[in-house]
Amino acid sequence: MFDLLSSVMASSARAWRGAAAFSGAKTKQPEQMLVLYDIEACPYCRLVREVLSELDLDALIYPCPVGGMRFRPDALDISGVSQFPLLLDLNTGDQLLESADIIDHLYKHYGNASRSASRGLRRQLAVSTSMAATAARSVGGVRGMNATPSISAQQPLELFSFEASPYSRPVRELLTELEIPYRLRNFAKSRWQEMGPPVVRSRWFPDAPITSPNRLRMRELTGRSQVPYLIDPNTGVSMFESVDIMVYLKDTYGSK
Ligand SMILES: N[C@@H](CCC(=O)N[C@@H](CS)C(=O)NCC(=O)O)C(=O)O
Repeated sequence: MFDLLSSVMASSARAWRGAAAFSGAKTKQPEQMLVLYDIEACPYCRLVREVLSELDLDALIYPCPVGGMRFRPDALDISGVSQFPLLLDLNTGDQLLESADIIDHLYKHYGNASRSASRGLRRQLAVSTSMAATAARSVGGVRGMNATPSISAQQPLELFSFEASPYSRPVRELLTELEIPYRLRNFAKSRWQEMGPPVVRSRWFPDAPITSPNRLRMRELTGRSQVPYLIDPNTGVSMFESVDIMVYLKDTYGSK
C-alpha cells in the first residue's frame, strides 16, 4: 500500500505527465526501435520517458543503474562519458546525451515539430519536480537507481507500461536494478474514455474504438487493457499484476 502511495506521489509531483498520448495519428513511428540507455530513478531520464509515452513511442531500454556492469560499459563506449539518458536513433543515425536535446529530437522527428523541450525557468521546474518524484520513491531507500546482483536475460523482455502508471513504475524500477533489458511498449491513454483504472473503460465505454497500436495488440493478445503487462520470451511467461510480475522477476533473474 505504501509502495503504491509513494508511486502515486511521484506521478503527482510531475502532474501526471506521461499518462496521456492524445497526439494519435500525428505521431510517426520510427521504423527501427529507439534505444535508450536509462536509469529509472534518474530525473532527467524520466523527462525523456514522459515524452516517449506522450508520443506513443516504443523504445528498447538498456538499464544502467549505478554500479551496473551489463550495459554501462557499452554506453561509455558509445558516448565517451558516463551520462544518462543516452538515446540512439538508428533511423536518423543520431546519438544524443542531453535530455533536452533528446526531447527536441523526439518532437522533431516523431511528433509535432513545433514543440520543443522546455528551457529556462520551465526547465528548472521540470527538473526539480522530477527530482521530487525520485525523492518520493526514495523513502526507505532509493528505488530504481542502484544495481543488484542478477542473472542476465538472453533476450529483452517486453513491458507494456506508461510513464505515470503507479503500478508500472515499481516493475520498471526492479528491471533497472536487475539490469534486465526490455522493449518498452508505451500504453498511454489515447482517448479520454481510457482515463482512470481499466474498469472505467470496460464498464462505461466498452465500445469506444481503440486507437493506440499497443492497446490494439494487447486486446488481441489478452482481451484486456491493463498495465503493467510483461512478456518474457526467454521463458514463454506473460503476466499481469505488478506484485506477481515482481515476484516472477526476482525468482527468475535475481541472484540467489
Ligand atoms: N544535463 C543532463 C544531466 C544528466 C545527468 O546528470 N544524469 C545523471 C543520472 S540522473 C548521470 O548521468 N550520472 C552519471 C552516472 O550515473 O554515471 C541531462 O539533462 O540529460
